[in-house]
Amino acid sequence: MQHDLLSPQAPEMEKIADGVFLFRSNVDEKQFMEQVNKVIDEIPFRHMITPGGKKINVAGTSMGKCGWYSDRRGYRYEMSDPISKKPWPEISSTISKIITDAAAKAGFNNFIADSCFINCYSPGVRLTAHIDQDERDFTQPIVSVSLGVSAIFQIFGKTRGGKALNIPLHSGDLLIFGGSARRLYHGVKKLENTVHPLTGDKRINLTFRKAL
Ligand code: MD6
Ligand code: FE
Repeated sequence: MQHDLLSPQAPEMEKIADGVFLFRSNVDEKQFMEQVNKVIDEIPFRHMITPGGKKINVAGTSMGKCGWYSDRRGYRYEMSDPISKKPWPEISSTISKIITDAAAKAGFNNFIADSCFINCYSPGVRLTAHIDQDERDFTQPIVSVSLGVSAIFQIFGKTRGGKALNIPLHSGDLLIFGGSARRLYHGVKKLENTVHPLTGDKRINLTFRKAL
């Protein structure tokens, strides 16, 4: 069924697949961008290194009690930034509540993010297929918020290859990735070379997790 976005019947939440729920233009982009700017003021976006020694093309930073980190020593969550030694900036209570409320609407009650990984994509950069598996409890969802330039989020199956489910994500979209989807490979297609008033030629994505 087609829904007119402007009609009062437009669904707030769309079920995309098992465990995957999409809220179109759901968040206040400026509010989230302000939070991102506070974080990168403290701990800027950085290209981390995989355990195998490759540069990660998507630049990242974190906020919350702990932050996802990668270098020669492996993939893990760190309680502070290993480079600057600073603690990760806090997730504001306002933003934390928005994320908890959205997760509850998708049936994930009492989701409290203790970590948010923030990705920054430049034109031509893609995120290769992966499964997020450094969190302790896989029954907890991951909540994603996209800002700036649009991109195509791809959900594969239990293996990396094959046909993907393509989900275009635009600025302000909120996606919940939980249940059985937590074990599916997913990635982001190469970012188009275009501009958005909020971020210039970049795409920013925040993934809120319960890591500990
Ligand atoms: C991105 N997102 O949208 C990357 N992972 O830039 C992810 O890798 C992701 O959106 C787990 C759950 C939701 C996600
Ligand atoms: Fe992921």
